[in-house]
Amino acid sequence: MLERTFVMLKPGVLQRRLVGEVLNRFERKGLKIIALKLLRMDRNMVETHYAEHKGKDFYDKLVEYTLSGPVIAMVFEGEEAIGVVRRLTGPTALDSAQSGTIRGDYAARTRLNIVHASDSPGSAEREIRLFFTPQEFCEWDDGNQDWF
Ligand code: 3AN
Repeated sequence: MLERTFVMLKPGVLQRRLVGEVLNRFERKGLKIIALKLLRMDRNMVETHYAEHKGKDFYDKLVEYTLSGPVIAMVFEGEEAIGVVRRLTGPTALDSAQSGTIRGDYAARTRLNIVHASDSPGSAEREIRLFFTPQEFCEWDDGNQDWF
């Protein structure tokens, strides 16, 4: 099924100059970028985005980290995109993130696990709505070539 999913490159990706490399992982898989922007989230937006974690021991540090610099927000479209992106990203806990996944390759701490990706159709819809207006989407096609 054709799906849309939300991905956020956290501040560390910019601070470490890894934007191109991380974006490349998604793009070379064949996912289609249909919305993308660089922004600085405010506290209210971060607290909305991570509302399910409020009260957990890592919550305050997670919020501070997310506020520590700009993030890149994007929406990918593709067949089964939510699962495809989660598998490229790798699991949340770094002790189970295999090499070859983005988190397995670039992150050394669970809290600083560098990318966020929607984990279900419900969270994809909610997160896309938090970050993007309908006008910010760009529909395009691949022309006549069957690349993927
Ligand atoms: P995911 O980002 O894989 O969907 P969530 O939603 O459970 O995982 O966690 C959101 C973010 O909170 C993670 N990306 C990570 O930065 C941080 N986090 C989650 N669990 C932990 C933990 N046990 N210790 C430190 N930070 C955590």
